[in-house]
Amino acid sequence: MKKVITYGTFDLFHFGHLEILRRAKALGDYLLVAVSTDEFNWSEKRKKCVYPYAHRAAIVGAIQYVDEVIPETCWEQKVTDIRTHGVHVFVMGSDWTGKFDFLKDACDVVYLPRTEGISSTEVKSTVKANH
Ligand code: C2G
Repeated sequence: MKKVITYGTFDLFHFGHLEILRRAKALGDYLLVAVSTDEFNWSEKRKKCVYPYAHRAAIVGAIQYVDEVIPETCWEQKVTDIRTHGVHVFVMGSDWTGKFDFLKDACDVVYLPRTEGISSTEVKSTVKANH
Protein backbone atom coordinates (compact mmCIF):
# COMPACT_ATOMS: atom_id res chain seq x y z
CA MET A 1 0.00 0.00 0.00
CA LYS A 2 1.43 3.36 -1.12
CA LYS A 3 0.93 5.95 1.62
CA VAL A 4 0.78 9.68 0.96
CA ILE A 5 0.89 12.48 3.53
CA THR A 6 0.11 16.17 3.37
CA TYR A 7 -0.13 18.98 5.95
CA GLY A 8 -2.27 22.06 6.30
CA THR A 9 -4.59 24.33 8.23
CA PHE A 10 -7.64 23.68 6.00
CA ASP A 11 -9.61 26.57 7.53
CA LEU A 12 -12.83 27.56 5.71
CA PHE A 13 -12.44 24.42 3.57
CA HIS A 14 -12.55 25.38 -0.10
CA PHE A 15 -11.99 24.03 -3.62
CA GLY A 16 -8.24 24.57 -3.45
CA HIS A 17 -8.08 22.32 -0.40
CA LEU A 18 -10.25 19.72 -2.12
CA GLU A 19 -8.02 19.77 -5.20
CA ILE A 20 -4.78 19.23 -3.27
CA LEU A 21 -6.35 16.31 -1.40
CA ARG A 22 -7.75 14.81 -4.61
CA ARG A 23 -4.38 15.02 -6.39
CA ALA A 24 -2.44 13.83 -3.33
CA LYS A 25 -4.64 10.72 -3.05
CA ALA A 26 -4.11 10.04 -6.77
CA LEU A 27 -0.39 9.56 -6.00
CA GLY A 28 -1.05 6.51 -3.81
CA ASP A 29 -3.61 4.28 -2.11
CA TYR A 30 -3.85 5.85 1.35
CA LEU A 31 -3.89 9.54 2.25
CA LEU A 32 -2.91 10.76 5.70
CA VAL A 33 -3.60 14.43 6.41
CA ALA A 34 -1.95 16.31 9.29
CA VAL A 35 -4.20 19.21 10.25
CA SER A 36 -2.59 22.10 12.12
CA THR A 37 -3.85 22.56 15.68
CA ASP A 38 -5.13 25.98 16.80
CA GLU A 39 -2.09 26.39 19.04
CA PHE A 40 0.38 25.55 16.23
CA ASN A 41 -1.40 27.89 13.82
CA TRP A 42 -1.23 30.76 16.23
CA SER A 43 2.25 30.21 17.68
CA GLU A 44 4.00 29.28 14.40
CA LYS A 45 1.92 30.79 11.59
CA ARG A 46 0.19 33.66 13.38
CA LYS A 47 -3.00 32.32 11.83
CA LYS A 48 -6.21 32.69 13.83
CA CYS A 49 -8.59 30.11 12.40
CA VAL A 50 -12.31 30.72 11.93
CA TYR A 51 -13.02 27.02 12.56
CA PRO A 52 -11.50 25.30 15.59
CA TYR A 53 -9.20 22.30 15.09
CA ALA A 54 -11.93 19.77 15.93
CA HIS A 55 -14.14 21.13 13.13
CA ARG A 56 -11.31 21.44 10.59
CA ALA A 57 -10.16 17.88 11.35
CA ALA A 58 -13.74 16.54 11.10
CA ILE A 59 -14.32 18.23 7.73
CA VAL A 60 -11.02 16.98 6.29
CA GLY A 61 -11.71 13.50 7.69
CA ALA A 62 -15.07 13.43 5.90
CA ILE A 63 -13.49 14.03 2.49
CA GLN A 64 -13.65 10.89 0.35
CA TYR A 65 -9.95 11.11 -0.59
CA VAL A 66 -8.80 11.17 3.05
CA ASP A 67 -8.10 7.95 4.96
CA GLU A 68 -6.70 9.30 8.21
CA VAL A 69 -6.27 12.62 10.02
CA ILE A 70 -3.60 13.41 12.61
CA PRO A 71 -2.82 16.71 14.38
CA GLU A 72 0.09 18.87 13.29
CA THR A 73 1.52 20.35 16.48
CA CYS A 74 5.01 21.43 15.34
CA TRP A 75 7.16 21.95 12.26
CA GLU A 76 9.54 19.16 13.29
CA GLN A 77 7.11 16.23 13.34
CA LYS A 78 7.21 15.48 9.62
CA VAL A 79 10.16 13.04 9.58
CA THR A 80 8.70 11.18 12.56
CA ASP A 81 5.27 11.07 10.93
CA ILE A 82 6.76 9.73 7.69
CA ARG A 83 8.70 7.03 9.52
CA THR A 84 5.94 6.11 12.03
CA HIS A 85 3.25 5.82 9.37
CA GLY A 86 5.43 4.27 6.66
CA VAL A 87 4.75 7.12 4.25
CA HIS A 88 6.09 6.92 0.68
CA VAL A 89 5.12 10.35 -0.68
CA PHE A 90 5.01 13.81 0.95
CA VAL A 91 2.82 16.30 -0.91
CA MET A 92 2.38 20.07 -0.55
CA GLY A 93 1.06 22.88 -2.72
CA SER A 94 3.55 24.86 -4.80
CA ASP A 95 3.60 27.81 -2.37
CA TRP A 96 5.84 25.49 -0.34
CA THR A 97 8.12 24.49 -3.22
CA GLY A 98 11.61 23.71 -1.93
CA LYS A 99 10.74 24.22 1.75
CA PHE A 100 10.55 20.52 2.53
CA ASP A 101 13.25 19.10 0.24
CA PHE A 102 15.08 17.88 3.35
CA LEU A 103 12.41 15.18 3.55
CA LYS A 104 13.75 13.61 0.33
CA ASP A 105 15.92 11.31 2.47
CA ALA A 106 12.78 9.85 4.02
CA CYS A 107 10.30 9.73 1.09
CA ASP A 108 9.36 11.19 -2.29
CA VAL A 109 8.58 14.93 -2.08
CA VAL A 110 5.99 16.33 -4.51
CA TYR A 111 4.85 19.95 -4.84
CA LEU A 112 1.60 20.36 -6.76
CA PRO A 113 0.46 23.61 -8.41
CA ARG A 114 -1.78 25.67 -6.16
CA THR A 115 -5.38 26.14 -7.31
CA GLU A 116 -5.55 29.75 -8.54
CA GLY A 117 -8.07 32.32 -7.33
CA ILE A 118 -9.00 30.80 -3.99
CA SER A 119 -7.60 30.96 -0.46
CA SER A 120 -9.01 31.07 3.04
CA THR A 121 -7.89 34.70 3.23
CA GLU A 122 -9.78 35.55 0.03
CA VAL A 123 -12.88 33.78 1.32
CA LYS A 124 -12.74 35.89 4.49
CA SER A 125 -12.42 39.18 2.57
CA THR A 126 -15.18 38.22 0.11
CA VAL A 127 -17.56 37.42 2.97
CA LYS A 128 -16.66 40.69 4.74
CA ALA A 129 -17.13 42.74 1.55
CA ASN A 130 -20.52 41.24 0.73
CA HIS A 131 -22.18 41.06 4.13
N1 C2G B 1 -3.61 25.02 -1.39
C1 C2G B 1 -3.72 24.91 -2.77
N2 C2G B 1 -4.42 25.84 -3.45
C2 C2G B 1 -5.02 26.87 -2.80
C3 C2G B 1 -4.92 26.98 -1.40
C4 C2G B 1 -4.19 26.03 -0.70
O1 C2G B 1 -3.18 23.96 -3.38
N3 C2G B 1 -5.70 27.80 -3.53
C5 C2G B 1 -2.84 23.99 -0.67
C6 C2G B 1 -1.62 24.55 0.04
O2 C2G B 1 -0.52 24.68 -0.86
C7 C2G B 1 -1.37 23.48 1.10
C8 C2G B 1 -2.79 22.98 1.42
O3 C2G B 1 -3.63 23.43 0.34
O4 C2G B 1 -0.62 22.40 0.54
C9 C2G B 1 -3.31 23.53 2.72
O5 C2G B 1 -3.23 24.95 2.65
P1 C2G B 1 -3.38 25.76 4.04
O6 C2G B 1 -4.57 25.27 4.77
O7 C2G B 1 -3.23 27.20 3.74
O8 C2G B 1 -2.11 25.21 4.84
P2 C2G B 1 -0.78 26.02 5.23
O9 C2G B 1 -1.15 27.16 6.09
O10 C2G B 1 -0.04 26.24 3.99
O11 C2G B 1 -0.06 24.96 6.20
O12 C2G B 1 3.47 22.21 7.76
C10 C2G B 1 2.81 22.72 6.61
C11 C2G B 1 1.71 23.67 7.00
O13 C2G B 1 0.83 23.08 7.94
C12 C2G B 1 0.92 24.09 5.75
